[in-house]
Amino acid sequence: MSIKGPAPAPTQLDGSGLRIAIVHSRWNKSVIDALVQGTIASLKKHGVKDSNIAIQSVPGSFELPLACSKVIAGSHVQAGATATDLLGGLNLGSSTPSLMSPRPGSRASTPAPTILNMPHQPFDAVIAIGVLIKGATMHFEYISESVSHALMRVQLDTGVPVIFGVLTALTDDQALERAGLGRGENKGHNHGEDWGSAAVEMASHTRRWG
Ligand code: DLZ
Repeated sequence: MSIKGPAPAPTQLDGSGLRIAIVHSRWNKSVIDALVQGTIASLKKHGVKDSNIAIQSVPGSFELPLACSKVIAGSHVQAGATATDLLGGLNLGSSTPSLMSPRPGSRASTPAPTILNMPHQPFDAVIAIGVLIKGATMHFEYISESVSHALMRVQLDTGVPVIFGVLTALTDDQALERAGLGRGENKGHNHGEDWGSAAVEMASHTRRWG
């Protein structure tokens, strides 16, 4: 048995009055889709209303910090669909994950669902979801480091919790297992479930802390 993973929150989480935004990249999309789905399921399990979940996609993980910052500031706003409507635009039904080429027209190419359903309403937390997989060059190191620092900066500068949902995997299999899509007997654990509960917990704390 592994000792890893988060312990449950000390108190019952109640997300019924919270507004949460999910900002996700589209690189390595089969993994992203599973993570977004796991996150939404977790938010709903903790009582967040479907109409209070907004989703914004961006091309890659490098774009996440600015998008989170703008989503928090509210400058992105346009009328849109609910999380449930948007799930139709995500490829969530495939049981055979394939991590294809990142070139336009392949893994980064699926059209982005547009949001957003809560014009001018503040968010209690933002969940940034990306999947970085190490390749042959130094891209992975530069993007991982800058994105993690920048996401931390966004939450400290704004006071709005930004949940770090960026996988930094050394292999395709590592990424798949952390989205519950493992190719072996062990499918792994969908980390989106933890990100949803972390968002509800931190949003609740932040409301209390003021
Ligand atoms: C360029 C690039 C590479 C090589 N790898 C990834 C990746 O594994 N995961 C990811 O989310 N994004 C990747 N990107 C795209 C960058 O994040 C970014 O979208 C582009 O460099 C444009 O700014």
